[in-house]
Amino acid sequence: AIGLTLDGRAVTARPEETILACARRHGVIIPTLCEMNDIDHAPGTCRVCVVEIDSPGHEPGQLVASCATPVRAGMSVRTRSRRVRDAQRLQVELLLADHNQDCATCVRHGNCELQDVAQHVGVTGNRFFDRARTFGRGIDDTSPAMIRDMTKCIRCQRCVTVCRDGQTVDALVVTGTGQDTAIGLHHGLSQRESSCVACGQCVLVCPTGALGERDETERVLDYLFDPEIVTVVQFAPAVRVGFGEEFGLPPGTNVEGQIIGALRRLGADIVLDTNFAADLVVMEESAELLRRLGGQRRPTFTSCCPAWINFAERHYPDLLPLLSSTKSPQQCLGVIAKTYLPERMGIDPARIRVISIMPCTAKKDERTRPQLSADGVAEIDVVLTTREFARLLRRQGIDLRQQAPSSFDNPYMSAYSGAGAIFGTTGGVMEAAVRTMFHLVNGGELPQIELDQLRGFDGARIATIPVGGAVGTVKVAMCHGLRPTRAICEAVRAGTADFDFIEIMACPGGCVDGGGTLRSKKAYLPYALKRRETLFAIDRATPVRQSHNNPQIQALYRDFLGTPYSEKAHGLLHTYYTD
Ligand code: HC1
Ligand code: SF4
Repeated sequence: AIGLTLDGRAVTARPEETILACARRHGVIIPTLCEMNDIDHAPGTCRVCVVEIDSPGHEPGQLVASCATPVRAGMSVRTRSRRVRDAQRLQVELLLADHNQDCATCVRHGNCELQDVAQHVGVTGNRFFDRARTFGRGIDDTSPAMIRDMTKCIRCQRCVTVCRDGQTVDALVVTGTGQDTAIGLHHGLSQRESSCVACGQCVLVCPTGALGERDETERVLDYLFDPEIVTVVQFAPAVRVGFGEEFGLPPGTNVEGQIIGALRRLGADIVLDTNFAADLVVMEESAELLRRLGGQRRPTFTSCCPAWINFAERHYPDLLPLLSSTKSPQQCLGVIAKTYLPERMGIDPARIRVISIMPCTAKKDERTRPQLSADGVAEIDVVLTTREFARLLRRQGIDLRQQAPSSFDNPYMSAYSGAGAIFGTTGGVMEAAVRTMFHLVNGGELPQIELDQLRGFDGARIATIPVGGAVGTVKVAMCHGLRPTRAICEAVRAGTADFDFIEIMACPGGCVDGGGTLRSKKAYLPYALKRRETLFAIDRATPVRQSHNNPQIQALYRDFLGTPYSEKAHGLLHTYYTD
């Protein structure tokens, strides 16, 4: 260990540790802005973390960025001196000097790291800010999923790192110089034209409102308050376990009942569960997979994650024939809610608007795909991220902690199995599909329902599942995050991957930590495991564990679709992809 002095106190540091890391371990808080430990990002660009040091090789009392300066034996570090405080304050004032300060209208209002740091260092005025001055930085609102407002960018480059190193998409690049420095898309493209897949990971790490989802809460209110419109609202498997913390509940709390109650209070006419549609997807996808086994098209990739679909279309178009043609649960619910549901309930389908609440930015993008509309009528009318849903509840004065729980009551499209519930975590789609595949091959049920061999958390996992019957074993792989996904795509392309079925989730962790989930300041994906545990607990507590045993799914096939992969099912529930 290395000995040094920190604010007059003798402490020890680990070799190669930075001053910032050492201070944190000893409970000394140094303000930071660009740095994010969870993604190994410390570019030293914001220089808010300056401290004063006396150390061999440095001027006495030199100011250094603590995130980028390693400790040395005998070093003396001052984090609170007047000079340090003045320097930190000046840095933040300079950051604010060209920062669009329309904070009241910002997507990050009340949850902004720049505001926190300004408070922390004691900025009380706006010495350098000139509202009239404009810079060569603008707003890109070309993506249906997200808005990039570079007038709020502090050039921390966290987004560049997560997109390039975390996701391997590498869509983002530093552009301009001096005051015009910003983050843009490679080759000067717009967000929509670029190689971006709308996964939203950059939004999760952005410290300010420079990156945010396209806010569509206003349109939802329009629908809710229009007496001619019948609003159908669905929420995703992962939303119920990733929402309570916004209202002060412990991370991972299951707030399904409170969400249903809150939606009714908002005026939603029909509340449905995306879990139901996840069960429907299992039926179609398992039938599709069993048809493909032994054929030329191998492996089959899952198709429920829209950022993965974008990734395949933009980065691996040669693999598109391998993707399952089954639409995602979000879209399957939409199409069934505009055909079967109105038929059963005696509603004019033209009056229905389907609203989705998703932990995902790419679901907003998915909704706009032309092949997911029929005769100009989109299957899904609007998608809110979990963050927007929180905003919507606050706008209507609803506090989830005070909200009495309610339960689903729709007799056609709200029941779900444990298999549908676990879709929201990596490996869940695979586990759900295997439960039903086993049944399709053998007639009976898989003796051991929970498949531990599918439940790890490594970025890429493989397993061999004995399905029995004519099929024998099925070789499967599961990837979450686009770095391991790229690796497996390369192996499939090279012909070195020996798999039948591959589950892909573009976000690390799967939907429980999707790009549309609540933002955690200074942390990347801190709650994935807690949320995942709750999904597994929901599965255990749900009486029906297999999609094919969901009575509402059975009724849907009996009364409307016929059999899985029937002509009718194919027409409504399957799609295609384009490069
Ligand atoms: Fe997901 Fe899915 S699991 S993609 O992660 O297949 O978003 O939760 O809704 O559609 O069901 C997200 C979650 C979600 C779909 C389902
Ligand atoms: Fe990169 Fe995903 Fe952000 Fe697009 S949404 S820029 S792919 S991190």
